[in-house]
Amino acid sequence: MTRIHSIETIVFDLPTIRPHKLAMATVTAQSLILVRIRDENGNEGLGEASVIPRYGAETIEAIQVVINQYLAPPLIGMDTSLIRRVLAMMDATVKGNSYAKAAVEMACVDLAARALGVPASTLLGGAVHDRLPVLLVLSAGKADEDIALAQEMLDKRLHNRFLVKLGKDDPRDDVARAIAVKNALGGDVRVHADANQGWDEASATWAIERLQDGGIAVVEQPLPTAEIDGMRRLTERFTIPIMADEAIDTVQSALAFASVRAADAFSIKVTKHGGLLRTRDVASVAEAAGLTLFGGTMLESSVGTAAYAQVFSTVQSLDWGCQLFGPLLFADTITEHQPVYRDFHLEVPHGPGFGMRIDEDKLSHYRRDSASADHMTTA
Ligand code: MUC
Ligand code: MG
Repeated sequence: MTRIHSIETIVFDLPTIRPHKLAMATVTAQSLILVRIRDENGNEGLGEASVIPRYGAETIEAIQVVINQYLAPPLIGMDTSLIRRVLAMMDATVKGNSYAKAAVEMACVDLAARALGVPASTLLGGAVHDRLPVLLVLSAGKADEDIALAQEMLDKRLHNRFLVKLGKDDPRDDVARAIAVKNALGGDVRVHADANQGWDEASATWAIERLQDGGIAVVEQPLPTAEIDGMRRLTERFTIPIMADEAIDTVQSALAFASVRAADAFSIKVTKHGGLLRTRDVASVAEAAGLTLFGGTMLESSVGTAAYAQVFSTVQSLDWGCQLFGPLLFADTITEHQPVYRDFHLEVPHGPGFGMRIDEDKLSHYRRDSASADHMTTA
């Protein structure tokens, strides 16, 4: 039994090696929060939440307040291995706040798995994958830059599948860019498109028809989150798979989408679903309904990436691979060891727990309250 003795939260900002342009924000430094849970012997479990501005409902500062003021006090003394009990306590304490709860649950799972000397996946039923195909999100917003980066990644054998971000510009420009990327990379290279809710149903119908003809593999979240009927109509109309991302967060929303087949596939993410166990629950809903799965990201550092990889490794139907490229986008790291990317795959860390340890010098450099906080901007 491992009882919680202390909980520490640290906000930090990691600079990126290039601007990452999304419909809702351009990220040049990503805001993250690290949760460090310790037992009375000083053993530590790590959790993390990463926040893209205006992507979800939470902010990094609010997550810290929720954990420090509301979740931490009742957590003291709890047994980290009773993870469902920890989740129930957090749900009884605050509604929603899935990112905050996910970061806390991650740290509990890491600590409990470390105490047993096993990878975190063991507590989730065990890994079925040792490595995960990993795609890169191309987000320069310009076809020639996206193509050049994709070619570089193919040459380095880091990524052989890519995702273009759409939904910000005129749908005609979006479609032309996606198809230019697909044509330049050729038939063997899988290209996803993610509109991040940027279209109405008429624009989506127009665009998806052309993306389908142009050989794009899958279209993610074409419509705003609430439009379950529209998503169902698009799913029924097209043979190209339609993936739900922002629209499915709780297990209940996943069930609502699966039961009327308002998507062919789900993008799953640990912070969106409120923890590793709930990510498994959402995956089970998809599997039961015959949907395929994609392991998503919120731009985690090596800590969150290792945690996400542990749960994704337990998902049999991860047909679309994962997009855990966060550590490759950042100019630096806060851990001693780094996730290994090789031959177009992310290797699932062997643990114990998530297999990550904090590099204290790096963390003190990037933490927000450090003296040298000159890297704290996210556009
Ligand atoms: C998504 O799939 O909408 C986070 C990073 C990124 O490139 O996209 C988002 C997630
Ligand atoms: Mg998405």
